[in-house]
Parts: sequence; structure tokens; C-alpha cells
Amino acid sequence: MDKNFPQEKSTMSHWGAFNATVLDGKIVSVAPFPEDPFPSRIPELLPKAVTHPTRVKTPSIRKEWLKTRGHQSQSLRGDDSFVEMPWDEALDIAATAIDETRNQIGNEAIFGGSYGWASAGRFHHAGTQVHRFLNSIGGYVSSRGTYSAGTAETLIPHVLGRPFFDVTFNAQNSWETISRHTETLVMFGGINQKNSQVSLGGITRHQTRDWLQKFSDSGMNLINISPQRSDTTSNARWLPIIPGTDTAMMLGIAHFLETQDLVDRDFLARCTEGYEVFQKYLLGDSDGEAKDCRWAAEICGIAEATICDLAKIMASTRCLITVAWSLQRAEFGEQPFWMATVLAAMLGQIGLPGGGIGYGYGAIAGVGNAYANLKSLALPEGVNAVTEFIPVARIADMLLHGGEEYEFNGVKRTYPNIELVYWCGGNPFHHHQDLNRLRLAWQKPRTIIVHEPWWTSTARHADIVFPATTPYEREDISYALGDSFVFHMPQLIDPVGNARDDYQIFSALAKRLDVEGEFTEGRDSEQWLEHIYSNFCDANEGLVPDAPTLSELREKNWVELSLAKKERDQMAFLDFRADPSKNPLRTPSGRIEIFSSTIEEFGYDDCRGHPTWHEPSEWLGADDSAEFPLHLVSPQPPDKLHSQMECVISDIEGARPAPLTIHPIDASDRSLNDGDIACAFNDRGKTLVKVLISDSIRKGVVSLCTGAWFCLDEDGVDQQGNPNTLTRDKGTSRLGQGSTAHTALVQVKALG
Ligand SMILES: Nc1nc2c(c(=O)[nH]1)N[C@H]1C(S)=C(S)[C@@H](COP(=O)(O)OP(=O)(O)OC[C@H]3O[C@@H](n4cnc5c(=O)[nH]c(N)nc54)[C@H](O)[C@@H]3O)O[C@H]1N2
Ligand SMILES: Nc1nc2c(c(=O)[nH]1)N[C@H]1C(S)=C(S)[C@@H](COP(=O)(O)OP(=O)(O)OC[C@H]3O[C@@H](n4cnc5c(=O)[nH]c(N)nc54)[C@H](O)[C@@H]3O)O[C@H]1N2
Ligand SMILES: [Mo]
Repeated sequence: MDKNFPQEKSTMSHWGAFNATVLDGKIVSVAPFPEDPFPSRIPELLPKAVTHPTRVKTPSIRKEWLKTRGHQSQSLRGDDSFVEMPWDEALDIAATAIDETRNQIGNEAIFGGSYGWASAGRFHHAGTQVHRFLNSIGGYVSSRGTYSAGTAETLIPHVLGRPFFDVTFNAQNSWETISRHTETLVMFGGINQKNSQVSLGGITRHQTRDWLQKFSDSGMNLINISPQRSDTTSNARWLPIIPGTDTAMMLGIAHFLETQDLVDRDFLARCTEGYEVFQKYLLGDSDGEAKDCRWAAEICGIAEATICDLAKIMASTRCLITVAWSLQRAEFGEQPFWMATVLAAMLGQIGLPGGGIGYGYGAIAGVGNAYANLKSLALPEGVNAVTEFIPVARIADMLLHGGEEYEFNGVKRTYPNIELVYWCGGNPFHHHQDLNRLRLAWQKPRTIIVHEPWWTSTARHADIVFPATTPYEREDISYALGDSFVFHMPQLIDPVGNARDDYQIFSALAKRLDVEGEFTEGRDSEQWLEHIYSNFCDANEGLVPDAPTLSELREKNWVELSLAKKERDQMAFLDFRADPSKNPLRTPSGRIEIFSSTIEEFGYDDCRGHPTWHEPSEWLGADDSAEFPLHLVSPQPPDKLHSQMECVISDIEGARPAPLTIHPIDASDRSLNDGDIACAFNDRGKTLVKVLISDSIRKGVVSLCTGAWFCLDEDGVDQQGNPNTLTRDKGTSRLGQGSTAHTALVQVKALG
């Protein structure tokens, strides 16, 4: 490659495809991918991010850890300085620490759950790399599910008999089908355009904005039930609900349907199980409290008449109910997802085109696209000899309570005792709830190893930090669910500093631990690319007859697989609806479980056998909300993906601390002006924020996006505005044990 001549190449990222211009060994500019109707601007951060001063330049080991190799630690992780080391020395030290742990204590003491989005490239996918490496050395304690939708991943198989993401991608109405058939679109938590900028593994054509525009142009009745108007297109009617109360509002609608005889009883009889048990609860026969619209209105803050009217419209039109994933990232997050499904069943529209229920449209860009679900393009992880796992969001509980019992989805489990944590491709000090608690929990293990391109908060809380390349410093390929393109991701620039690919780092460690053959199978990166790409083509034979060879793909840069882009109508549960006994669901009853005897038999008071309203421990209706009177929601950031490339944003003058959206009345009650730096706090922590006054948020609610790099001053105040300084670290319930990030009360005060 002539370094003095600008080269333009296309590549893929989680936030979409883009073209990068490289000159003199540097990415000098990025431009939208021409096929993309609504490209994300996130890639514009890239040129500065890849060479940012916060890149980890060389392997670094924490000073105190080095003295005793973690056998005694005098200073808190996160407060210490690091010693830079040559690669060989640092790899020797890490290999010895791993070897000691597995030989002296056992592989059950190694936590490699290592959650995080990492890169869009499928070979250099950091999470897969670390899992494969740890499998090759005898296994590790893994994590199950996602922060995104862990609760739904546990619940939905009980209710619909299918894995949650299978329903999301293969059994929901496609955009096209909604556009043709839906008359009323009731969006709990909105359908968020800012979130549909990204998709796990990438997205080529961003379509959500145009679909929403089309829906609105066609006169579809769009209803946004959310604490923030901005959670969907401004053309929607906004019902500003109190956070955490959607289940109550849905019950109110259900009660109206039931008492006005607007329920499809034939559908309930043919296609569902246990309505009569739920009905007793709904009508108050089982607990003395009818869940009518007035009852619902008092809880959820939407007027009684509005709820009744909405119920009428839903029953008299083709209606699709959608729930944002955020609803289940809250205490009792199982309930709104289950209740929304029950409501759709009562309307009798599940299995009708454009009707029923849909989960997470707008959460990521791929949802709603009706592309064929190809078998994945991935590096095989191998087999984990350790069967122990935790629900992903229970990491701090595990570290703090090793050896103690907890419950998850009907099983009593014991938290393992962890001595070594290996993290690669995620940022728990951005993503986990109650970061001050995580900081304490994080002191427990003997050794923490992290691979990172940047000095993130997690890197700063590690003992051994290996500098990893970014996707632009190595060759890779991408294919994502909900997309029909395969991309070659060329190496654009040389590795920055002494960074190495995760694969190189693990290969070097594997050699030192005598498992090089198991880990590499004798292949270098290029041979692995050949191998996984040809496996992908073989596994999808028939669907990808036009797939080029890898060398052709290198030449072409990207290709759209014509057959992968199948018929664009996709409807949900058609066969099941037509003949439920011939096409049963894989639930115990073969039908939609409005009442689940399986869940009932677990005996959980926080998740019963049918959808139930539970009063959250923190919400605006709580008796003790006086001290912390504002409900904090912490959505995903509009300007980037999680904490990735935060270094560039935080360099922009005035961008940090992060903006906290607050209602004008709440701001004036606190003498806060737009642009003021204020402190948001509760019993769990304190963070600086920048006041952003807006009437597009419900009074009493404040919103602070995720993504700032958690950074405490000497008084323990986060300087950047990471909402997880304030969020609550408890599971949704004993069933799902998911993240409850959206359940948090706070106070905000002016500084000084
Ligand atoms: N309060 C609150 N908290 C939340 C949420 C919320 O709604 N509210 N949402 C949650 C959700 S849904 C999610 S998915 C999580 C997201 O949390 P994460 O996925 O942990 O967030 P990212 O910032 O994407 O972290 C990826 C990290 O990988 C690094 N990386 C990128 N490429 C590579 C690579 O090739 N190799 C290596 N070694 N590292 C690489 C990046 O620099 C970055 O630090 O946050 C969760 N946290
Ligand atoms: N730009 C960008 N896009 C992203 C990401 C990113 O980091 N940046 N991350 C991606 C990831 S990993 C995920 S999992 C998805 C997440 O997708 P979602 O879960 O849909 O997104 P959030 O942004 O967490 O929340 C959406 C909205 O839900 C509302 N909300 C909160 N609590 C409640 C409630 O109790 N009731 C109702 N009705 N509404 C409520 C809030 O107002 C919030 O703005 O986003 C993805 N998209
Ligand atoms: Mo997520």
C-alpha cells in the first residue's frame, strides 16, 4: 500500500458501515457508507479515538500487585499506579498467575464471564477469544444472558416456549408487515431512533427512522408510553408514564377489556393457558383489589379516561403492542414483558399480521428486518469443562458472597469463590450497577487481568493490563443478525503503540501454559479467517450461493447476500394461531402461558405464576421517596455506543460531566439553570452532572445516559456523570436476576 496516497476502504462497526480514508498510516476522515439511508455519526469519533492519548501503549502492571503478586494488596484497585513492562515479561507474569490459580485452587476460581460488546469483527471478537482461551486451559466460570435483555431471556421461554432472541428476530412482525397491517402501534418505552443506530456486529442500512416516518405518514396511530417524549418519533402521541409502572397501566387496560367484554375468548380458549387464574387476580377476586383503570391511573400517572380510551382503540383496531428492553431492566422487570404478552393475547391478535406483541423494536437496528437468520460467522469457543455460571448482572454479588446461596430460574445455586478475573472486550466499570459496590467487590480476587485499547475505568481497576488493538489495526470479517451484508474489514493502520491483537496475546499465553495447540489449532489469524469464513459459507449453503471466496471478498470489500434478504413480510405465530394443537409452542401446555404452573411452583413471591403488579422498592409512589424524590432513568447515549470512544467526547469542551435531563419545574424548585454543574446523589453515590432543562421529560423523572468513564475524586464524587454511580445492584427477581438499572431514586442539588 502506498502510504502517501489516500486510500478509501469500507469497513463495519457496531454503529454501521462507513468508509475510512487512510493517509500516511493514519485514519484521516470517515464518510457515510453510500448504501446507508440514515448513517450514524458515531464513526466520526474514530480518527481521534484510535490515536487518543488515553490508548494503553504498553503492557502495564499495578505497582502494589507486583510486590506480592496479589497475595497481599495494600491499596485499593483503581487508586494505584502502574509499571510499564516489555511484552514477554508481562506475559510471563500473567501466565504464572493463571497457572497458580488453576493448579492451586482450580479453574472454578477463574471468572471469565467477561461481558461486553467489544468489536463488530467476528474473528477478533474479544469475548469469544477470551472464552476460547479459558476453555483451552481447563475452563472458567461463565456468565449467562445479557444486560440488555437477561430478564426476558429467562422469562419468555416459559411464556412462549422459544428463546427470547429467536422470538425477536424470527417471530415478530417485520417493519414491512407492520407498515401494511398495523393500525395502532402502542409503544411502551418507545421505539428509539437513537438506539437503532447500533446493532451487535453491525448494520448496513439504518431503516428505523424511515419506517417510523412511513407509519406516521400513513396515518397509523402511534402512541408513546414513556417518561421521555424523545423515546420515539415526535409524531407519536406521548403518554408520560411514571417509570416502573407499565404493568399497572397494562392491567388497567386488561381490566377494561375484560369488563367491557372486549376480550377475544375464542383465542384465549384455543391458544392460551390459565387465563381463569389471572382473571381472578385482574378482577380482584383473589386479592380484593380490582385492577381497573382508576386503580391503574393512581399508580402510573396516566389519566383514567385516557387508559380506558386507549383500551377501546386497541380492541377496535389492528394493534401491535411493543415493549422496549429498558422495561425489563428494572425491578420486577419480568412483569411488564409478561403482561404485555397477556394483553396482546386478550386482544386475540397474536398471529394476525401487524398485530400482537413485539419486543425491542428500535433497541438495536436489526430488530424488524426480515432477513434470513444465517448460521453465525464466529470463532468456535470450544468446550468449557467448568459448568458453574452466574446470571451476568450478578457479578458483584458473586465476588462479595462467594460460597453463598442464591436462586435463579427455579434453581438454588451457590456463588463460586473467585480468585482470578479475566476481562476482555467489556467495561464493567461503566456497565454494572452501583459502581461503588462493584469497587468493593472488585478488591476480593487475587488477580484481575484486562485487555483494553484504552485506559478505561475497568483498565484502571485491573492488576495486569494488556494493550489491545482496535478493529482498524487488524483484518477481520463481519456478518450480523438482521443484516444481509458480509464485510471484509481491512487492516487500516498499524497497531498503535505496542498494542497486540487479543488473538496474539492469548496465543502467547497459551504457549506459556502448554496449550498452544488447543488454542490455535496451528492456525494464524489469516488462516482462521479462511477457516471461519468457509465454515460460514458451508453452514449456510443454499442461502449464500452468491457468497464470494475470501480473496474475492477482500477485493470487493463487501457483498450483499441476495438470498439472505428474504421476502420482507414476516409475521408472528401464524401457524400456531391457525392450529395450536398441530403446531404447539414448546411450553408445558403447548400454548401461551398466561399462568405458568412451572413458575408458580418455584414459589417466588417476587415473580408469581401470572403477571402481577409489585410495588418497586424505589419509585415515585413510594412512601419514603421524600429524601430522593426524582426517578433516574439511565438510557443508552445518543452520541456513541456505551463507553466506547468516550475519550473523544470528554475532550469536547463542556461535554462532561454528562448532561442530566430534568423537567423545568424540578429545575426551578432547585434553582438550577440550564448548563449548571450540579450533583446527583443518593445513598449509593454521588456524581457531577450538567443540567439540561427540557419539557420532554415527565416531571419527577431525570435522565442521565450511560457511557461516561467513572472517575472518583478524593471525596468519592464521580466527576464524569456515570449513572451507575447511583443505580441499584439487585436482581429483577429470583426468576430473572437481571439488571435493575432503571429502578433508582435520586436527589439533585446545585453545587456550592
Ligand atoms: N445504568 C445503566 N447501565 C447499563 C445499561 C443501562 O441501560 N443503564 N445498559 C446495559 C447494557 S444493555 C449493556 S449491553 C452494557 C454495555 O456495556 P459494555 O458492553 O461493557 O460497554 P462498552 O463500552 O461497549 O465496552 C466494550 C469495551 O470493549 C473495548 N474494546 C473494543 N474493541 C475491543 C477489542 O477488540 N479488544 C478488546 N480487548 N477490547 C475492545 C472498548 O474499548 C470498551 O471499553 O451496559 C449496561 N449498563
Ligand atoms: N446510540 C446508542 N444506541 C444503542 C446503544 C448505545 O450505547 N448507544 N446500546 C445498545 C444496547 S446494548 C441496547 S441493550 C439497547 C437498549 O435499548 P433500550 O432498552 O430500548 O434503551 P434505553 O435507552 O435503555 O431505554 C429507552 C427508554 O426507556 C425509557 N424507560 C426507562 N424506564 C422506563 C419505564 O419504566 N417505562 C417506560 N415506559 N419507559 C421507560 C427511558 O425513557 C429510555 O429513554 O440500545 C442499543 N442501542
Ligand atoms: Mo445491551
